Amino acid sequence: MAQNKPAVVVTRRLPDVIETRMMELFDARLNLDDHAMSQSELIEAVKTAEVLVPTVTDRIDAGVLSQAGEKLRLIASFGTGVDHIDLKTARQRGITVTNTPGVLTEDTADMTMALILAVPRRLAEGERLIRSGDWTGWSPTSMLGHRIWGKRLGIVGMGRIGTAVARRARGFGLSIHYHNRRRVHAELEAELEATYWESLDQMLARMDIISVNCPHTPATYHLLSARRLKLLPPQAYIVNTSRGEVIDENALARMVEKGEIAGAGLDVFEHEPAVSPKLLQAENVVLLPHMGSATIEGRIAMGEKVIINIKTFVDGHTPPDRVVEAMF
Ligand code: 8YV
Repeated sequence: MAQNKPAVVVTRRLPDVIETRMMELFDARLNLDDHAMSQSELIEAVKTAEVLVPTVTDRIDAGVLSQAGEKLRLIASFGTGVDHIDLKTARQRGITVTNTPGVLTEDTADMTMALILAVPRRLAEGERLIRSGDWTGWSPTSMLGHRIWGKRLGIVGMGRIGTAVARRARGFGLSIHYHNRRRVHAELEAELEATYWESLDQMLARMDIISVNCPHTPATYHLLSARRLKLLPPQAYIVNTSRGEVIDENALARMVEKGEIAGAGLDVFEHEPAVSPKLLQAENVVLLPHMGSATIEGRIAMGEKVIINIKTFVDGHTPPDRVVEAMF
């Protein structure tokens, strides 16, 4: 029986319950010290694996995939975004790719909302002030931020997460605007009382807060380019819980430094784990270490999805969360 278990290489530590179940079901090779694998370690992994379970910290590029053994048939990624995987090469090599959509929507939307509140209300600055020991007590004009209620929120990417952000934001009195490749269903637009902007440029120029909720694809790389960022009014805030690559981070950092934008809340960065030094120095920026979906409930649900995708695939069926279906 045991020899029929597929060899599954898991590149990072996953919640105990998930790893234990994987050990029961598969010939699972776990990463016990949780180090981020180097390209050469990934190459070693794909030479023998039948299934690879990578995360956002692994670059599964053509160089890695070209070294994959004949047995590698499935990449069951732990996460929704698949921009760390060269999907074209995977397809060409007959490797199916799956992800874990849906189960981290609410957690990521919560974190987005937390940043939408934290930046204009100077939450992190206030916290730093207390810890510094420099707080001398209340004053009518200290730590003044900006009101959220009644402002305009422009959502870039009205998919699952963008929609979940919009629902929360309405409870905080924000009016919803969005830009998306396609206009959403009229019923959803009516529920959210949302205004659709076909032109991203037009929307950016009119918003108080921008939330980036689109995936990173070749089409969205630097979607918020230096030129587009300049369209934002100087009192605008920008929040990103999607992927750093969607914003030109250097251009944003320069604008923050020059006071050309009111502030930013960033959970993701263009060159993680590196962060632009200008952003690190800015007071009006809240920086988080890519923790938008970091709840134990979410991680277990993601792991469950990975297991279901692998199990369905090795049992000869079509896995539910296919991003790439192999051509042969
Ligand atoms: C995950 C994410 O933590 O799922 C995604 O796309 O960005 C994160 O929330 C990470 O990607 C897991 O690999």
